[in-house]
Amino acid sequence: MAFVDLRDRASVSDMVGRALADARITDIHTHIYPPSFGSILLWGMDEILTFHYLVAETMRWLDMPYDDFWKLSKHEQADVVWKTLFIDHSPVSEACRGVLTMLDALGLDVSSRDIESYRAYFARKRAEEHVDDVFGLVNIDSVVMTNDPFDDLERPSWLAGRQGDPRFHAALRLDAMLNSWETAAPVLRGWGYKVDDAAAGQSASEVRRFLKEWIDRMDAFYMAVSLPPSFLFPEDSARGRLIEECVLPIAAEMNVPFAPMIGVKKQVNPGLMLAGDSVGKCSIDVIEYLCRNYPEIRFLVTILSRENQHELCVAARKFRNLMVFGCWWFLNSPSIIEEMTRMRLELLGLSVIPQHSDARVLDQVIYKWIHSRRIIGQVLTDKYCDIAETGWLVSEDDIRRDVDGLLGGNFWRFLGRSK
Ligand code: HDL
Ligand code: ZN
Repeated sequence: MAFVDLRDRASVSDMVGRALADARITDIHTHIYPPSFGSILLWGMDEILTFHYLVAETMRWLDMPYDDFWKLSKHEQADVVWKTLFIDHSPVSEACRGVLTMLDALGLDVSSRDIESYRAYFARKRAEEHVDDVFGLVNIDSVVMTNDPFDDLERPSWLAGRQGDPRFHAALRLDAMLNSWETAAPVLRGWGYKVDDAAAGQSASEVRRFLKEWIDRMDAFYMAVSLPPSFLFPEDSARGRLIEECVLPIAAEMNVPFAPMIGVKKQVNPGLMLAGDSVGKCSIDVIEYLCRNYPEIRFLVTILSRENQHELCVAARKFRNLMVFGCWWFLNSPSIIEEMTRMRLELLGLSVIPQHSDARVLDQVIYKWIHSRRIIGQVLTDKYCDIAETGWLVSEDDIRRDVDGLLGGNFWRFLGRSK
């Protein structure tokens, strides 16, 4: 077994970098879909530039009424974003830098600033081929989607029995049901589930039937829901009853983790549409309550507020059925990814899932993983060098084992599944 001279930081860094580059990534939370799902798979230059992060940043420079922007075609919106964020100002934000990283990794000449040549590149490609190219560029083994039975564009693909690509795994997303029961209840009744507006009576058993049917139909890896900063549990509300009487029992019965994603302050600025959501600090008490009172259920948890991260790590030290994952959304920026990754490795060792891409546009997995792998590599290198000072030896096999766990193995083990 070849041990690494940990006193030579450069060689450690090289070895960690190679291990990260070689590791097959399981991207555990995305919003991308196989081409067989049709138009809900977003890819290409105009989708890249109209990503809601970039729209929010663009509108800061413009006096244009939001509605005037939304009336433009996607092509015209992309032109506005490109001119505003890339030509009229240097593209230094993480979302802008991500566009440049994607284009560069795809072999395009970023220095040309020739958006039409970028569009022409994508126009020449088929979706199936582009998925292979993008996944190959950053060594993606598989991704977990965000799958919503209440999405009228997505549901037909599932009812038609179309999954299509074994690299795309499902996560049953429950926002529509848990956060808008008043809207979801009549839809469920229309599908033949005998539920009532108060989520009372036989609603619970019917919702459990709904969950089981969709977990089976999708072979869902976990159930997820995004929740407001004010989320409390237990709670005397439709959401509280549905989680307690339906989601948690089914998670236990079907051995499927539950993924509360907490801290989303929805639509603080509705004019920005999808870009209008914000963030708020939540109470970690609710996570501790869930983990303590449901020890047989595994909880995959990501929390949106930077201020919650330390207490989430401490909570994970208390509960082995709590797996912390990702630097979600507003946390997905280099300075915060580094801070969170250092904190997690110092408090939890390697028993974490450091990142997911959250990609809404296929091409984004490129930049989200290139940028994050670099930061994870820097932190890991420091940690190996720190222990080297005691005389501890680390082999290349050790490093590859550790890295494979962080980029996928820990997730599969937590699921109790094999790839
Ligand atoms: O709720 C979520 O899964 C979030 O990731 C939202 O989709 C959000 O709009 C987003 O794209 N964040 O990156
Ligand atoms: Zn997401």
